[in-house]
Amino acid sequence: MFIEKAEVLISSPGRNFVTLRITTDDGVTGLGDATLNGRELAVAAYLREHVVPLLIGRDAHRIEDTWQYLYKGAYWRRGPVTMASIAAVDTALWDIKAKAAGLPLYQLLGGRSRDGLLVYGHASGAELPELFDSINEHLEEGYRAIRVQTGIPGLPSVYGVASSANARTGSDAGTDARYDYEPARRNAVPVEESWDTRAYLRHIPGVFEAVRNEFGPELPLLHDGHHRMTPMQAAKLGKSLEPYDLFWLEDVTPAENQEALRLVRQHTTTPLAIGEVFNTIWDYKTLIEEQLIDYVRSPVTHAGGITGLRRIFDYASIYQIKSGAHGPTDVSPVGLSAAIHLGLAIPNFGIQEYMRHAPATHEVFRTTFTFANGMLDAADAPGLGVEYDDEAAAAHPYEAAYLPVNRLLDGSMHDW
Ligand code: KDG
Ligand code: MG
Repeated sequence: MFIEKAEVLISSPGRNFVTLRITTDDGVTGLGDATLNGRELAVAAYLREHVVPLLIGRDAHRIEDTWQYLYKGAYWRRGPVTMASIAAVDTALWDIKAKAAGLPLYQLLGGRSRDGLLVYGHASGAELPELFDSINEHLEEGYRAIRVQTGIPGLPSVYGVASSANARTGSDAGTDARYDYEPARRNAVPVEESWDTRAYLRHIPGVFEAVRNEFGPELPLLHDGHHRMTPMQAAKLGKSLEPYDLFWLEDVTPAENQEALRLVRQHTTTPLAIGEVFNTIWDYKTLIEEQLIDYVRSPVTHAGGITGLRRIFDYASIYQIKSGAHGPTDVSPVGLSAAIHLGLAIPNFGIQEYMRHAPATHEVFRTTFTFANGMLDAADAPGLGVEYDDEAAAAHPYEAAYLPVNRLLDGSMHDW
C-alpha cells in the first residue's frame, strides 16, 4: 500500500483547522489534524513544501519508520510546527492502517482497556450566579467532571470565561456567546487582555469554596492557571485550594521550566497537570522522572501523533502519572477522535478534556464518536471514524484568528 497523494486542507467552520488527507494507491484515505492555533498557515506550509513531497511513493504501512524519517531526518529537533506536521502524517497513517484492517483504530493499539473516556467540560461565568448556571447546564448535559473558571474583580475579561465580550467576530459573530469559551478571535491582530495575579490569587479560593458549598464534595472540579504564576504564587494557590479537593490544577507556571515544578510540588498536595503546549517526551523528562506532575496534557495533534503521544503516556505510566489530553476546539474532531482511540487503549488513562466543537465544525468533520453519561466513546467504524466533507468545507475559507495576548496592569507583557 503506497502513498499516492497527500492534501493539506484548510477550512474555518467555526474556527480555523488544518487537516492532512493521505490517499493510498488502492484508494484508502486517512486524516490527520495539523491545527496550530493562531499559526495555522505555518504548519500548512511546512507540510506542503517539505513533507508532502517526501511522502509520495512511501509504504503507507511503515508508520514508525515514517515518524523517525520525519523527526530524525529533518535534523532540526522538536517544535510545535514540526511536531504538528509529524502528528498529522502519523495520525493519517494509523487511520489508513486501521481502515485497511477493517478495525476501529483502538483495536490496533491493543484493544479496549475501558468502556469509555470520562471527560471534563468547561463551566465558566463572570460572577458566581452565571458560573453556577453554567455548571448546572453541564451537569444536565451529562458531564461528570467540570473545569471552573471565573471573572476576577477589576479585570474586564479573563482567560476561560465565556461572555458576550468573547463572542467571535466575523461570520460566526453572536452565535456562540454561551456555547463555550473560544479563545481565538477572528481578527488581523491579537486582542489584548489585562492581568493581575494578586487579585486572581485573592479571588479563586472563595470561588471554589462557594462551588463546593453549592454542589457538594463528590463532583470532580478542575481549574486552569494558564501559565500565569511564579512557582511561589502557584504553591500558594495549590495550598489554598487543598480544602476543595481539586481533580487537578493545570499549567500553574510557564511550561518551559520543568524544574520550577519542584518548588510547587514541595508545598502542595493539589494534583498538577501540565503539557498542553509541549510537543515531545523531552519536554516532560524531569516532570515525569521526578513525579512532579500527576497528569500529562498533550494532545495527539501537537505531540507527534498517536506514535509520539503513546510514547509519552507509556513513559508516564511507570511513574503512576495519568493521561489528561488537551481537548479544546482547536484540536479538530480528527485530533479528538485520535485521542479517544488512544485513551480507550492505554493503561493509564486519567481524563479527557471535551470542550465540544461548534455545529458548523461537525458539518465539515463527519464524526462517529459518541458522548453519553459524561463519557466519550469510539464507534466501531474502521479507522478513526471521521470523514472530511470537501463541499461543506468550501463554504468556510480561512480567516485570520489569534489567541489573545496578556498585559499586566502597568502595560508589561505577561504570559497568556
Ligand atoms: O490554543 C490554546 C487553547 O487551546 C488553550 O488556551 C486552551 O488552555 C486551554 C485548555 O486547557 O483547553
Ligand atoms: Mg489549559
